[in-house]
Amino acid sequence: MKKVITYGTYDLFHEGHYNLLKRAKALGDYLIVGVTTEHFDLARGKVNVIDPIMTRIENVRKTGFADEIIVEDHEGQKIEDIQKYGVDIFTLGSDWIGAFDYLKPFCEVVYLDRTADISSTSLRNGRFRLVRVGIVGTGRIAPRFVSEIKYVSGAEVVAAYNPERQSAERFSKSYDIPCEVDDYHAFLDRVDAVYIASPNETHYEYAKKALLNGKHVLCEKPMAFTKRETEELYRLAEERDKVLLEGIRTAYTPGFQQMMNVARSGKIGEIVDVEACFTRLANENSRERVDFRYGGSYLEFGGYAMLPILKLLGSDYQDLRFRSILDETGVDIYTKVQLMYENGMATAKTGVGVKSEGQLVIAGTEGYILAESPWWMTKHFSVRYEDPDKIESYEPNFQGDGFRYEISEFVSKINGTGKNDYLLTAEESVALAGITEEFMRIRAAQQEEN
Ligand code: C2G
Repeated sequence: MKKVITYGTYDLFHEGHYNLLKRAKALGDYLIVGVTTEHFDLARGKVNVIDPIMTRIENVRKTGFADEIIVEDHEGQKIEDIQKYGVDIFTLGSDWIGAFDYLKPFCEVVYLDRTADISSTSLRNGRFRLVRVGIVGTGRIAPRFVSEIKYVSGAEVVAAYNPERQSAERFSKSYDIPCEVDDYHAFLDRVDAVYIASPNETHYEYAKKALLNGKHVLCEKPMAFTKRETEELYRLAEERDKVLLEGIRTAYTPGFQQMMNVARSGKIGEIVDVEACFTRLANENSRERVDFRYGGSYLEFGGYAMLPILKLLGSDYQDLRFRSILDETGVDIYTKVQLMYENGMATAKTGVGVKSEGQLVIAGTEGYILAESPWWMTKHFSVRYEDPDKIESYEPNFQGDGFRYEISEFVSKINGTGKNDYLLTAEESVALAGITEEFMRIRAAQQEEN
């Protein structure tokens, strides 16, 4: 008798799960299905699981494919199970290719094609719906989105869009996701929500069309280059009762939230100064280094660096200044932003052609917060005082590359379970756009001068 084993969360049970179990059963004579506990999902970094374990087990049972259902509750259990049950074949969907090759010494490992396109009809499951997400733009960030969304329960990437055929085909092949090349509207018809990761200058148009067609939008920063356009997008979203989020990843991570709250708690006294730096040397031929209009360091990283400043000191600044070092084509390889407030000040520094220490310092009247690079992923920060021996360290939770927290917030908001409006508010996003607009005006003048 050939024994097969497979594992999963099986949250918001859908046809992808059904097909997988059916094919897993067909691989042998006896199928064991391991259903994850909430605790294990938490430990492996899966966020947003909605159905309780009893419901998830019941849904697996109802398919009739499982001869035995077990519970998976700890790391390392897969090897134990394979040995304990004398398993011949371990199988999972193709979204996990390679990840479980370490089981090969113990049994055969088979990755079955996942169900690429999930239709909406079979997905209604009580109050919550599985969110069908489409990705606009299949460049450098899209693959990261695909690998992180696996850890967000309740959402699936079902389509992608890129007018550049070559990139579209490459992506489609690598990730087994159908990619539309010509017709943006045909692409929108297949999805409930879009993640926009196309070049900066296309964000606004794609976001607007998606909202006008009743789709939820998660848009990479900068969402638009002007305050007016940003306000317009939020208005469209509100009128249509759709979710619109700007994808500044840092804002959604648990560590960054905690750091902002510690800063506001009075521990360091009154907040007087915020200094944030984010530099990443970019390849000479990359978009951020060659595109003098929509590339450059501020448009790339300004959103991150400005975030703690706006969060802690607000957008009611009295003075805003930019200084940029431009290369010969006019790209700002380094930009320094200085803001003056009634009772405080701030500096943001961004670089794509200049490297500096990427740290965040929040100075107060009684102490300061130091978050070392990469503070924007906030895995660690400390509160420090006059007494150098007094250091309070924080090690917040941070899993994967942090993208999952942003996706999770997007999905929870769509399902009406997200209560986290403060993570990145429309007002903050609009204020950021106002600063971006001013930056672009000043940089254009500086380019003109050179
Ligand atoms: N699946 C699929 N097609 C989809 C979605 C999911 O074939 N469109 C498959 C997954 O590849 C997996 C199974 O359905 O094999 C269960 O998926 P999830 O419930 O998302 O669980 P997962 O996080 O993949 O569990 O120990 C747990 C496992 O390591 C992975």
